[in-house]
Amino acid sequence: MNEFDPNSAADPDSGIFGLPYSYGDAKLVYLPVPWEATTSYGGGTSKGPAAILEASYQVDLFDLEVQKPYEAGLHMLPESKKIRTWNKTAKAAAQKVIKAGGRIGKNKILQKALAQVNELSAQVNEEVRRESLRVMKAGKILGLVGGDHASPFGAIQAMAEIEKDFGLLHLDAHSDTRDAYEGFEWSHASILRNVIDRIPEVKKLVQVGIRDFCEEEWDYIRNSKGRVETFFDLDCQKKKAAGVHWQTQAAEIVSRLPQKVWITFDVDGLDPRFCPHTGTPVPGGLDYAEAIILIGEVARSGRKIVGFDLNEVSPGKSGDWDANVGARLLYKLSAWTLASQKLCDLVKK
Ligand SMILES: [Mn+2]
Repeated sequence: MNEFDPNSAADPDSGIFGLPYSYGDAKLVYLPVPWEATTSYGGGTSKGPAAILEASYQVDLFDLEVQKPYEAGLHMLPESKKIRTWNKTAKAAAQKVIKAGGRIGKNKILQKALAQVNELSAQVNEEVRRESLRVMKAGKILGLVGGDHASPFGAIQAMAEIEKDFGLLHLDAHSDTRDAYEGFEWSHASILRNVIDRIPEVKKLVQVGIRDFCEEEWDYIRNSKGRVETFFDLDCQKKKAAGVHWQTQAAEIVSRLPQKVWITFDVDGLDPRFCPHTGTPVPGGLDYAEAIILIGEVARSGRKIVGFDLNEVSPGKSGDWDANVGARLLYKLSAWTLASQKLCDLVKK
């Protein structure tokens, strides 16, 4: 620790962001989940955690808003070999179902493939729940790094064992409130539906950036009696065009959240120029700075960010841009989470 210099280039043998912290020293622990079984379009998000780790060495540690978030100790756990193996098996089985458009009918092979994907998905959820709970019970903050958006279900379940009343701030292009998309009970496109239907401790879901959804989801949101509140991207853009600043909108969005907040960040909530290789890119979306302002607003409002996940970062084949954005988002999520828990300085402006 004595030799660690936050101003110099990262030591290649160091941990995430070039930091020297072990699991025991760290207040915030990242759980990488290389899982993308039900990815329906572009693949590669299972390589997200490794790519973000690699890109993290380029991130400068001093933060304009939060100053020295790294001093609380940040550490990334190793990837689970089990999940990696399950991902391979489940992905191969899922491809058969996806090719048939989810219409399996009485086809025995497809029925078996679907059952296998659902079973392995449940296993991943349980593994993630157990591992997340271990971290949380040690008094540490959990930041999950996916994987596709199905990855964090177990972590949110674990959070619900600790916190009995919290809300979700959800940044995404998609509502992810479909019922078992393509027949997959644990599809990335059903993650928030599963959270709302199965985790009663999540009292409120506030969605931002949403611009791709189906009628079933529209109805689900409207019938949720206010438990799901969606700030559609087009509505936000129209307000901006009419002169309502993003800062004003961010404050309004955050005002709908309870005191304790989990942030679930699907990187495709951003404009695709920040994540061109993500699984399901959609035109429109938030600017990088708008996302940062929104996350910061949660902490500035006096709310507590209890944990978070960042998912759907896919490095693609051509360079490391997506991972670079992902690593920076991860650092800002961490910084604001620590600041909201008064675990590092916060420059008040
Ligand atoms: Mn999503």
